[in-house]
Order: sequence, then C-alpha cells, then structure tokens
Amino acid sequence: MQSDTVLVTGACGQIGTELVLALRKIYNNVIASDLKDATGELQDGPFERLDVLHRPGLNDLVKKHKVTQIYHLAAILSATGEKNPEFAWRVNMKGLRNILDVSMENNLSKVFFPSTIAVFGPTTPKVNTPQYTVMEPNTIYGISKQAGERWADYYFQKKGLDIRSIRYPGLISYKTKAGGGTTDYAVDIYFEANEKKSYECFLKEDTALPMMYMPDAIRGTIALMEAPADKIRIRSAYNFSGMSFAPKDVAAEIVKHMPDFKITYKPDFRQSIAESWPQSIDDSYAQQDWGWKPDFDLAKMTTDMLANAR
Ligand code: NAD
Ligand code: AKB
Repeated sequence: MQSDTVLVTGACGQIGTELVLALRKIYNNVIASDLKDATGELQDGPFERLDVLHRPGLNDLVKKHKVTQIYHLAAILSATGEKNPEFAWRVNMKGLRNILDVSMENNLSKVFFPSTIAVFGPTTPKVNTPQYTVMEPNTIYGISKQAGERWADYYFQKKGLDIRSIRYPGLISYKTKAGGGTTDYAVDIYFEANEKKSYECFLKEDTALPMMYMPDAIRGTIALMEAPADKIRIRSAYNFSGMSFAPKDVAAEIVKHMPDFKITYKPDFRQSIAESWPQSIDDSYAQQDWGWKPDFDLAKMTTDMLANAR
C-alpha cells in the first residue's frame, strides 16, 4: 500500500464510483467526495460532501486530511451542458481553477484532470484524430475542457504542478449509469436490452464514435498517474483510445446474444454534438510514453455488459 492521501472529487459519478474502489486497493487513504451523498461501496471508506465551487471548503478538506493527490472528476457533461451553458462553464472552469490553486497552495504531489474527445470539433480530422490537430469545439463542455487543458499545461510549465490528463472517449459501464453525455446511449442500450429486449436510440444508426469499457479506462488512468514524471511528455491531455463503433454495430453484437433484440432510431439534439466529434482516435503518444494498450473490444465488452447490466 502507498501512503499518499488521495482526494477524488465528483466521486459518485460514473467514473468515480469505480475509480475510488480501484485507488483504495493501492492507497491507504482515499477520500471520496461529491455534492451528493455516498451510496453503495463508496460508503466503505472515508467520504466528504464537497462542492468544488466552494474554494474555502475545498482548502479546509485538503488541509484536514493532509491530501497529497487529487483526482478532479466533478464536471457537467456535454448534453447537460448544452441545456445550461453558463452553469456548465462555471462548474467546469471555476471548479478546475479552485483545484489548481488549492493544489499549489498545499504543495500537492500530483493532480489528475480528465479531458474528453469533446475538445475536438467539426473542423478536426475525424478518422484517427491525431494528438496535435485543429481543435475548434462547439459545445460548452468541449470549450471548457479545452480551456482546462490549456490551464493544466500552464500550471505545469509556469508553476511546476505535476498535473496529468487523458482525453477519455465515451465510457461504458454497468455499476453507475452515465451522467448526461452524448455517448450515454452505449450504456443505456445494454440495460434496456436486458430489461425490454429493445432500445430507442437518440443517435442515428451509423454515428461512429470513440468508446472504451470502464475497466480499461480505470487501468489507463492509474497507469498514467503511476508513470515516472519524466515519461509524461504531454501536460495538456493525452489522446486515449479503446474502440470505435456506431449504434448499429452495438445492436448487431447484442443480437448475437439475444436474437429477438430490436433497435429503433429517434435522433435528438445530441446527434449534432456526436457529428462534431471524431470517429476514431490516434493514441500513439500514450502508447509510447506510458505503455497504453486497451484490453476490451466491442465483442468482449458486450458479453460482460449483458451479463452485468441489470
Ligand atoms: P458524472 O456526471 O457521472 O459524475 C460527475 C459527478 O460530479 C456527479 O456525481 C456530480 O454530483 C458531481 N458534481 C457535479 N458538480 C459538482 C460540484 N460542483 N462539486 C462536486 N461534485 C460535483 O461524470 P463522469 O462520467 O463520472 O465523468 C467524470 C469526469 O470524466 C468528468 O470530468 C467528465 O468530463 C470526464 N469524462 C467522462 C467521460 C464519460 O464517458 N463518462 C468521457 C470523457 C470525459
Ligand atoms: C459525453 O458524452 O459528454 C462524455 C464525453 C465523451 O466526454 N461521455
């Protein structure tokens, strides 16, 4: 066990509920925190109610527990963000600035800030999107995360903060449902397949997007954070790839297990968000710098999701 004290913000969300449990296997003291109360296995360790917009509360919590690392997950995702752009900007930007400043004031050793494929936009090359390319996001979520990447790099360059980041693709998991994103269909489809043998999809059938199964995302996040600092060449955020598929591909995979499964399509406002994002990602920097390699493809993930998404 390592002796660092780790704080996770936004710990009740889709990633946090799994990341906290994985971190508790490595570190003696992992404090989960969120606006909401803890449920389930999160209650088996320390938990604090924390609004990341309240800087004095964040500072007090860091001092009280002698926190040495922060995983800052709290944010508003793409679809929810488009419904209230001012609020999303405030949570995503002010929340990150508070984390950065409190980390500097308390001499934290490391910070993790999750970025996203939403930092890319309609003018970005869509296939095998490179690490360095045109980035003109057109959602408030993407704009806030792109600005966040620049702040992360700035704090590393100018203040020496050891901050690390990944551009997560759409994440698929069954422990906690997805929290207001454009890729959420790829989670919901498995739950509804098991419940109703049918699913009405809010994206068109051929909308391909980069995706990843949660066990890969957790393993990659910890690998990035555990890598020696001199291996981390990129301090904005690494491209990070798992698989790419469209709704019709998931449906076809589910049909192999459940021949009477039916999918229908009723695209909504999330279609234009999805169309502004890459279809697949080139993550060769992550492969070279800290040895990234995904384990799950669509077939392997589908078998596991159908067995567990209930
Ligand atoms: P989520 O929406 O499931 O969870 C976010 C959590 O943050 C929620 O529990 C919410 O209560 C909490 N929160 C919101 N505002 C807060 C505040 N002011 N103070 C404290 N907590 C607050 O999100 P997630 O899917 O777990 O994503 C976590 C991070 O990863 C986010 O930064 C997100 O942008 C990023 N990310 C996620 C995905 C994905 O597919 N899940 C993909 C790319 C990037
Ligand atoms: C969303 O759809 O908003 C997230 C993401 C890809 O950042 N899942």
